[in-house]
Amino acid sequence: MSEDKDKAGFTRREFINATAVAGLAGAGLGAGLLPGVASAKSAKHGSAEVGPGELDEYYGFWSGGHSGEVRILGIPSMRELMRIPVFNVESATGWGITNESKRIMEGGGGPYLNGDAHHPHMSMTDGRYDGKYVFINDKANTRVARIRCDIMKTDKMISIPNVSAIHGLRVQKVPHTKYVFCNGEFRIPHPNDGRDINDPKKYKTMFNAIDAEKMEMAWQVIVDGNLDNTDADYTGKYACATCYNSEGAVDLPGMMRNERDWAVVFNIPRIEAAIKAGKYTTIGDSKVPVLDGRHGSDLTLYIPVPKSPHGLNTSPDGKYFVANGKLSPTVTIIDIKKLDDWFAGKLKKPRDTVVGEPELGLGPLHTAFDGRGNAYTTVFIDSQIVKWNVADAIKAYKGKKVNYIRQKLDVHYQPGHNHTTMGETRDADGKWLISLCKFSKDRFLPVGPLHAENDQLIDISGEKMKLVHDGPTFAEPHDCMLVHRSKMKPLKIWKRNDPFFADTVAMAKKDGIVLEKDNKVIRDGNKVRVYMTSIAPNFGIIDFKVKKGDEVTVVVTNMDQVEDVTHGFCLVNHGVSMEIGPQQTSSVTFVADKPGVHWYYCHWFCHALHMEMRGRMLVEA
Ligand code: K7E
Ligand code: CUA
Repeated sequence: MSEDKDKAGFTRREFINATAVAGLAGAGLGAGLLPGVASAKSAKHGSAEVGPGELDEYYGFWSGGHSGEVRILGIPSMRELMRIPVFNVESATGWGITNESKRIMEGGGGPYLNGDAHHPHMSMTDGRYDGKYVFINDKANTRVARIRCDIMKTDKMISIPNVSAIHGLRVQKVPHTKYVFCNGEFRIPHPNDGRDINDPKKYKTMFNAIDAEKMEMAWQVIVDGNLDNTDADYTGKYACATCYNSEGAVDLPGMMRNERDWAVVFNIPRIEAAIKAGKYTTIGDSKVPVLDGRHGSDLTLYIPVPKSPHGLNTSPDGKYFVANGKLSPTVTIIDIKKLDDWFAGKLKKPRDTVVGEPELGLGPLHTAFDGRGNAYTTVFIDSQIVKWNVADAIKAYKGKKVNYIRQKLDVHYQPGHNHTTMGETRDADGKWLISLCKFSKDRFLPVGPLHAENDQLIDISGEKMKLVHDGPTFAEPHDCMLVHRSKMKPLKIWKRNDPFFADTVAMAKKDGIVLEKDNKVIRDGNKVRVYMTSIAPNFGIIDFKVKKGDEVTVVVTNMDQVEDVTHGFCLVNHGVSMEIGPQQTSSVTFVADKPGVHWYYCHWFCHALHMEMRGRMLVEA
């Protein structure tokens, strides 16, 4: 049987041979041996089939829930292409183990060993994905992280002060992503230093804006209730968040009492003007400007909507915010133009901004759009996606007899988020819809009491929604985002001046080391720094000596220039593992506390002699 050729026309065997030759021939020769990837055909429209060697049309960015990571899937094939460790510690790449990743996690107050990532959203310019960053929240440890899309690595993380549990997260769409908006969900005392612990009436939470480029806090706004999800508009003026527990209770029966909670609108220009005018306070040690946006403030508008709303979604034509009812069978359509009227004092009641409230089914959680005037709402309890027409729902609210429901499709089972291709941008193209189902029950081979979830691919290009694929996923993607591949320009090989490892380069410089060629051990008291290169199948240093108790930093620079030739550095019995991609520098620090011979080896398959790519650390007693 002949082996499948890859896109470059190489068989797997020829590929390994090519890298072997590159390695044996020494540095620098590798690059020319593998031709660049020829542009492959993409999937036929309307078909989920993407043949071997063909490329998907969309990048899907999936949150990883309480696994703490982000995953990249190809759409429509639903093939998992990559995992990006974010809030989790990850064995293969050494995320949370290497110095480079630890520095990033320390920015978020960590490293913690867990995270709970819900909402991945890409930076935008003029309401369109710009391919630069993906932002994601951590509900578990009140953090927000940023992924750089050129290297697909987390590059910044911050801990959000004065709040507890970051849930909803979206970016400012227009004119560009100056702010990342994120919701503090749980209510806590301010400051949370032991005061008021028995007085829930004094608990509060806040709506937060992060400076997207600097990844620093910009401002916070105190609200009534608990913030859930959020989205921004297409003028740059407003963000809106769902807000439950208007009762201010700390137990379930208390939170259920009121028939209505709110969608809260934040007036961004007014907030910015208030900060400029110095009309803010700070809390405790934090220097972040805090504004009061509770009832009575002119910075916010509280629109009563039925009971415990959950998802909040902006229609891609920029006209509406849609708040999803969760405990009510309805979604509430808010006319964004009418928000201007409200803030200009032209409307009497906050509800005057509501132009529709279609009844869809039991448990509406999230809504997506196709760019053709239709919306798709997940109804959790009914286990369905409801396709409905926005204009018709608005007519019905005015009293006209129209049926705004276009179709109800069973999904399997209990969907949370759903997402359309490009659907949270002006470029919504209405081709595919993903339903992220919380339960899979009987859809897959049983694998023990813990079940996979089920991410379903639905063709929405025609009149009728058509379920075309079941995709099992591990705990627990809440949300995803589907980006056309034309928006993305990921690097294939690292740049030597990448800021990701700039601190390590600076350390080497102080030691007089040229990372690209030096293989040297530097002793500095009981600190030892081991600088080595790696070129398949060799480490630049195959043995080094340290003394028991030394703090050892190993710095490896991968001088291979062949695409896909990543090396690893794994030191046996020391919990040390790291990835070193082509032209990347990675470093790890540990204490050599065990006298004896300790092998280190390359654990990313790189070469025919990959097994032999190793060396010894000799620890003297
Ligand atoms: Cu609905 Cu965290 Cu977006 Cu889960 S949230 S489903
Ligand atoms: Cu280098 Cu495997």
